[in-house]
Amino acid sequence: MAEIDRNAVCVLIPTLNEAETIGDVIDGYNDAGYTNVFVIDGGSDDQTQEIASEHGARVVEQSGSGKGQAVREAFDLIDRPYVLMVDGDGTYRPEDADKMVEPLFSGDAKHVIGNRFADMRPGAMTRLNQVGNRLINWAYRLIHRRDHHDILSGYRAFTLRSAKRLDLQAEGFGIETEIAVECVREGIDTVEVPITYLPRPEGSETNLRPVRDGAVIIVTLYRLAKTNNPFFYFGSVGTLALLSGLAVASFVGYRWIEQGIAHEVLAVVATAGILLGMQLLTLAFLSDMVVSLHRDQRRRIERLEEKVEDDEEDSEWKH
Ligand SMILES: Nc1nc2c(ncn2[C@@H]2O[C@H](COP(=O)(O)OP(=O)(O)OP(=O)(O)O)[C@@H](O)[C@H]2O)c(=O)[nH]1
Ligand SMILES: [Mg+2]
Repeated sequence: MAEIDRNAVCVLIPTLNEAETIGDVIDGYNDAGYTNVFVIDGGSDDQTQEIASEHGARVVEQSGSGKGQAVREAFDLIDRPYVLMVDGDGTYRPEDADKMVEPLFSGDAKHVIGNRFADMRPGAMTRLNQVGNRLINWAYRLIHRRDHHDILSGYRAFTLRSAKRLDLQAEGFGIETEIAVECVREGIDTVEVPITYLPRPEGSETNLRPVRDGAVIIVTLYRLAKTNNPFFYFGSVGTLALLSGLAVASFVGYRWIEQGIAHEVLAVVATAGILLGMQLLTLAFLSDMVVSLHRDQRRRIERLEEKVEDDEEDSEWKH
């Protein structure tokens, strides 16, 4: 196991009305040796901010709203090279913290996802959320072609430098999805480690609206496919149009040949469907090629950038 410098890690906790649990959560990380705790609060109307300060955390109130906006704002305020992000609701364990940051220190990854499905305690996740999570992870694997099983996990560890490279727009709970997808697009090495997921303690309330937030996440996954997997983005719609066109065309052909009945309007619809489908499929092939070439170039530029930055750090250190 690589040497872990817990002082170099900022524990980032986005909170909204977590007075019930936030004190224990902060104490837990302090006890585990992580003393730099940063709470970014969404304007809680309970005692969350006061309690967090009392327990020694740095507390900032976000300027906008939503977990996504809070996390994005926090990235600019963190002064440590490593970040361990965790919910303020006591559903993740500080005992798993070392396991989460270890791949960062060993150099195995720049982004770590805590996989809650590895040890999900009874009552930790409703049946609806479990089904929704599995569906979303399946769609992610299909579209973005990475073998991850819990992209919506709130337990994440990453280098600040890699996080700042991500182009994040999500305001609310779409943020985890966006992070996972952006890591693919930016070519950031990502690993999953098994963690324990506990039920929310009694008295603590969820901020999640499963159906609405789930729908936002699915739309986010598809929208982001445009740059990550354009073959899927254009190809899926193209295939659908082509198949519908062919189906209508078969019907028109069958009626004409077998029964001598002509369907002019349907014939036009079928032709339009087939043409649109073929064009979209051509576009899918072309844009896939463009994206692959673009990705190669980016890798090269990033390698250069990293080399320049490392050289600068070296020379600063010598002076
Ligand atoms: N700063 C900030 N934090 C938020 C906001 N909404 C939620 N959070 C925090 O983000 C974390 C995750 O939210 P949860 O409500 O636990 O969502 P979840 O873990 O997906 O859902 P549960 O399964 O119910 O726990 C918690 O620590 C919340 O307090 C917000 O608008 N602003
Ligand atoms: Mg939670």
